[in-house]
Amino acid sequence: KKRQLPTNLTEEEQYCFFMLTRVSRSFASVIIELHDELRTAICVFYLTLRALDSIEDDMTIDLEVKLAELRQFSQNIQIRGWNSRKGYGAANVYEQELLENFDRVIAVYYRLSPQYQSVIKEIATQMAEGMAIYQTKEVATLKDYDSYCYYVAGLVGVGLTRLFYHSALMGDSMSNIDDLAISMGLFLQKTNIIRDYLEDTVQQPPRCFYPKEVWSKYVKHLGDLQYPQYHNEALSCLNDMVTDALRHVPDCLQYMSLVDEESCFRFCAIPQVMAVATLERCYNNHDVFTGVVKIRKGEAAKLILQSCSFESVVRIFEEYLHTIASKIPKKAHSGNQTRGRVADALQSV
Ligand code: PS7
Ligand code: MN
Ligand code: MN
Ligand code: MN
Ligand code: MN
Ligand code: MN
Repeated sequence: KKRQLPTNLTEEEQYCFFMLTRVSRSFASVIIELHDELRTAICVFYLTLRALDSIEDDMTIDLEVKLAELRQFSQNIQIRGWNSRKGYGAANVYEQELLENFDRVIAVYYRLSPQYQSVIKEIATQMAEGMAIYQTKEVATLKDYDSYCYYVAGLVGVGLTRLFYHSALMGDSMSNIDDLAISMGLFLQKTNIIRDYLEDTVQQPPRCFYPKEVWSKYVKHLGDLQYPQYHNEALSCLNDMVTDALRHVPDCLQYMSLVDEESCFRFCAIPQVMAVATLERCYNNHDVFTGVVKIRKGEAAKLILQSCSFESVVRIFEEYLHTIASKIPKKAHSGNQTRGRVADALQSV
């Protein structure tokens, strides 16, 4: 009994859901299957942040121009009829098209309830501020790394939780859980950063999200990790990064235990389960430094089917955590810490 799009959508709403399927591989189906009360609001939230991230990711524009556009963004998205300038270096043609036709997203935004509108507006404002800060600030310490991830993903968790709360689909369990919501975002963002090492480092200029505090224990330059002479250093650094990400698992599991509306649960749980599976594939896997590490199609399909209940999600996490523990190299620098994080996560449920 999969929920589908209603047949009475406005033309602008149809455009938004169509663009959602073009710009997001991973979120389109779980958003479309959301409860009617939240589907459109979360679609608009997604497209808004996707557009903002396209600006952040554009490495072809001048720093000054980018800073101005990031700082203007949350005002622009409240101007009926606003579209971006042409000629972004957006990652794909649909991201570019979304920016150039953003007036259609704004039209749908203005039909949302005022509470949903203010969540989207406030989170976009704060995220853009953080993105601007990190245009000129390097991710030096683990604290910087957490703060960057807070701006680009923790805030998404906070915003989604407020949308859930205002929807009244889940009652009071969705209030006062910002710390858990932030962990939900950090776990996804850190997994994305770990996996995207090569994609990010080969860019011109390179984009560096692994914190210097971690990689500088092993190499002089972050880019060195990709070279065969630093094979062992790369694995040690990678395993440190995965160990750090595992810190968020107890919070993520606790958050998911509170989501008792089925469509919201799947929306939250599927990306988390994909993330833990991705971390398991990345752990001690040198391919992260030479190519793209992805979970297999069949494995992903199985995970989507199994992300139906909290108990089932706990079992999936347990399985991947055990596999990570079994892959800890005998002489791993961070081996005991990794074992500790796995134990903490398993104990938390
Ligand atoms: C509103 C569903 C469910 C409580 C576009 C979903 C970049 C990993 O870093 O382009 O550019 O390589 O691959 C999603 C919490 C955010 C965090 C975030 C909005 C979960 C723009 C996803 C998603 C919170 C900022 C991948 C964070 O993009 O990254 C909605 C609960 C967008 C969620 C960015 C990253 C997403 C991401 P990058 P990508
Ligand atoms: Mn980005
Ligand atoms: Mn991006
Ligand atoms: Mn990335
Ligand atoms: Mn990406
Ligand atoms: Mn190798």
